[in-house]
Amino acid sequence: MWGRSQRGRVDRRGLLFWKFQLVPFEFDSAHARTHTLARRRRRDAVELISAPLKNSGYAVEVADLACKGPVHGCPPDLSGSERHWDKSMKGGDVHGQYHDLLRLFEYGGFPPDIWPRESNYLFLGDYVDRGKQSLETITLLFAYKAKFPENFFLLRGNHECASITRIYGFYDECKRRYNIKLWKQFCDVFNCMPVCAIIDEKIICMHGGLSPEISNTDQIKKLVRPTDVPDTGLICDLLWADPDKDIAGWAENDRGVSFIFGPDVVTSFLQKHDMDLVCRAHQVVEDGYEFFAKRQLITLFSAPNYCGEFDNAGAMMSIDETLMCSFKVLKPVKGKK
Ligand SMILES: [Mn+2]
Repeated sequence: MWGRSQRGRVDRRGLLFWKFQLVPFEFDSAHARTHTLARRRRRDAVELISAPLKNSGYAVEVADLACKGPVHGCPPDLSGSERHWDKSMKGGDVHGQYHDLLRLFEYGGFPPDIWPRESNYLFLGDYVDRGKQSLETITLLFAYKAKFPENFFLLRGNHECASITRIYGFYDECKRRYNIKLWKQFCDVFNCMPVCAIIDEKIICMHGGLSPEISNTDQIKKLVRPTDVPDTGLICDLLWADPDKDIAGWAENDRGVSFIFGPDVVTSFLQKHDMDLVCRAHQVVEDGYEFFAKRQLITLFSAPNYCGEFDNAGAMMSIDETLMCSFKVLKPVKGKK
């Protein structure tokens, strides 16, 4: 049933194992039951957000509940409780591709059917802009956050901010379908979202990348929210930075914001903090996931056929209690435009 399976030890201290699984594009008959359940959950998901979307006030209530809560020390912050992070499934950029998000849940399991049951979801940001249905996407994710606060986590991406959504589609979508007030309310929630997560003290996750300003992880825990995304500094880098295999150290980023960093930066960061892996999103990668710096960093991107302009696959990574990592890959539809 799996297209391909591959296993191997890769970590420098042998702590992480990788297993590759390519998930078939269509369910076979052996999956009939799963399929039925998935269809029911898909319907549940659509219902879950249909009411909020009919009433924009309610959408924001859900969003508020999901992300505000206690701004400091809530679970989506840095690790805190290892129990919460025992097992998790992680997704990269979604960018308003609502139907692809539903497909991702079909493969990975709709909350709370994700297997094993105590598993968590962690998303790495960029839920809105570019795609056609940012509102459905962000509302469903916030609704799941509200429904399963201990098992569903959403990090902030560089698109979860007022100035970027103003330009790249989410503002227009809110204005066209509801009103500008709704967009403003979403932006207030974005300003409360966490920017970083640590799994079992070994895997650090963020949307963009590392920052030359990180000297210890306490610094990240102490970041004050709500906050806009500043033009420079720690939060900005966590949301905007990119790895680059051709450089050493830090250099200017072509995006005009933040930095690019070389493999050496990743190695010394992991050594210094006694961690194994940096997990981030932020860039389209052909297979949905891509390693960097001898598998010390991984880029995950979950929107297949990104913007209808790329033939990329979308991927999710799952981590079991032994920190074994495996991938679920949503294959692109070739030639889809
Ligand atoms: Mn991004």
